Amino acid sequence: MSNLSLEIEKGIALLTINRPKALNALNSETLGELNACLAEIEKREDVRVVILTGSGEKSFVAGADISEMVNATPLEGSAMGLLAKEAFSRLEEMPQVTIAAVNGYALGGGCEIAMACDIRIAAENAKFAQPECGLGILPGFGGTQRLARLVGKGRAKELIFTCDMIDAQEAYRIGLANKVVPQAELMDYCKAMAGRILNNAPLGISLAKQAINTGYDTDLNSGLKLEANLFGLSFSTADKKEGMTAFLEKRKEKHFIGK
Ligand code: DAK
Repeated sequence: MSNLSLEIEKGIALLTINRPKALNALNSETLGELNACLAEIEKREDVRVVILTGSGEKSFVAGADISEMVNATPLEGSAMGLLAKEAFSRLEEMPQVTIAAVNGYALGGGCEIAMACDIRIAAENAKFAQPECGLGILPGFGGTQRLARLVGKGRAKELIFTCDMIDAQEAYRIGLANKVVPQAELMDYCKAMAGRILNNAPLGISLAKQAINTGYDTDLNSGLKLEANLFGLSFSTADKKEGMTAFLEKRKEKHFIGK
């Protein structure tokens, strides 16, 4: 992997997009590496939380690589789009919890990859935008769909049509960022949140993620039925027994095994 770095420690995978000279812009090679890396991580039971960030202190991801796109043919563009769709859908659907640690510019594809994560924590210097319409295209890595779902149709349209860049506080205000923290504290904050997630039952979390994601894209009644079924499934796990027994025994320590 020449454009990514991966460190795994105590159940947390820290995945860094590492193209600082291009402000971590996503070219096809990086998208391919990302997809392959996520495919490996999603199989690992020892990884429970993935923190995705960009290298350096200026940029999370400044979008798709414009120097690669400028001369791309429609077929090359569509190949790039499919690769990104695969990688971003993996992020969205993988059993692990994904946290975007947004440490600067999250523009275009950068905003879109952050939105494919479960949770977005923004450093105070983070900036978000969907500038595609200014480049003669439209958001194509899920922006028209995920942004509208996260912040509502009206705000998504405003951001996409104006290409306005918003700061971390505004992103927080409209629900695009879950939290804003000083840049120096960003990674510690994300790791502490990962730690709180690690205290809970892995299958409970991944089933809840599945219920939220699938239910969000369907009607309430179907979502509630899905939830009831997944809820029932959680009763088959050793972790359900452990979690409830620990409560009844007034025991703080729980030994979840992910089964
Ligand atoms: N691509 C390539 N290089 C980039 C880049 C990008 N997105 N963003 C920055 N860089 C490079 C700059 O060219 C510059 O390179 P050198 O000149 O040093 O070689 C270096 O990073 C530093 O950037 P600046 O000199 O511009 O730094 P500033 O601090 O002055 O400005 C900035 C920072 C982030 C405001 C500015 O760099 C900027 O506006 N960058 C472009 C942001 C942008 O428009 N991103 C959105 C790209 S559109 C698709 C689906 C979706 C997409 C594509 C295809 N298909 C389905 C096929 C997605 C599209 C997008 O994401």
